[in-house]
Amino acid sequence: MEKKRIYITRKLNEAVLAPYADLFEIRMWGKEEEPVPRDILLKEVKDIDGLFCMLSDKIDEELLQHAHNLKVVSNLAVGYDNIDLEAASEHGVIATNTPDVLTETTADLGFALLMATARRIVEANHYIKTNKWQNWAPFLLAGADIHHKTIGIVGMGRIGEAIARRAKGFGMNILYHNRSRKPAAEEELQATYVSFEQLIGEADFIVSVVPFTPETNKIFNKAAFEKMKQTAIFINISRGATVDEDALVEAIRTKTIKAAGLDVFEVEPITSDHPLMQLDNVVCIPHIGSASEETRTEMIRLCMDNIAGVLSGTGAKTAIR
Ligand code: 8YV
Repeated sequence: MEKKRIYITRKLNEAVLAPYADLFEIRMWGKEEEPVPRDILLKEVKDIDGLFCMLSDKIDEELLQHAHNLKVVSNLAVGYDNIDLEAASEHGVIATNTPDVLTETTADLGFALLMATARRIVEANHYIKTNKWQNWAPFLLAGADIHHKTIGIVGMGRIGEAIARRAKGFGMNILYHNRSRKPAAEEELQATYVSFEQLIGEADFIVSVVPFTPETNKIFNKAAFEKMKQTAIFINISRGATVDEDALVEAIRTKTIKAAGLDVFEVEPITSDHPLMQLDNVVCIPHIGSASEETRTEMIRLCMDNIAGVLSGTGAKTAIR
């Protein structure tokens, strides 16, 4: 029987793909760090049965019209704002994502970013490596305490809860805002459900873990930053478009809030001439929330298993919806 065809939109480690090589004809874009150009992708999808894609690939009506045999789109991410789900369903294409396997790793990174920002780790690293450490002073690189402060988690999904567990270990007071109440988090973690306004007004650390939707588009805007404490630290590990970046730059410059830690940006990759990059109290990292060796390997396996499940008729492990 002819093998089903799969296209992968980035160069991936062959060893992880080896178990699937007998089952499928696997074609792959040749570059690890560059997305496949749109015109090439539109040609590649013509005769494939499964597409293994990334956040940087737009899966929209145009692409689906080019893909006559496509049965499954498998996204290497838990978020899926790059996929037009309605169009996929109209074309009979199942969309899948990678929840659960990345929860703890992404929460680790969120907490690392919070700690690095609060305790000025990046500035301190730069300070010592540029030979500025000549003397000791009582308030040299003094940051903000984390323990026993109030954390406000916007988006209490799996990753939000994993952050709350870490916060509990630090003796923090936990506030959260979400579309629905989370009784388990309230009981086990003593997390308190509050309105978005109350959360941003009371939290010392505001952490955005909310998916990007029309409702969350730029929820962190000028008005939101103005409601925050002057000592507030804003952390974003969700999507850049939940933030009005001009308003964030302004809030930092005018000391409306104290600092920010960002893993995600409105336009990625962000460039070094962006005003956010000029601010010492903004820690920026390049969308690496789930980027541990172990987790990325698990995510790739899950993407392949989802494709295999759909194409063999047993079903996807983690279909979206
Ligand atoms: C992606 C992410 O996996 O899962 C998500 O939604 O944002 C990341 O963990 C990563 O950007 C690769 O697409």
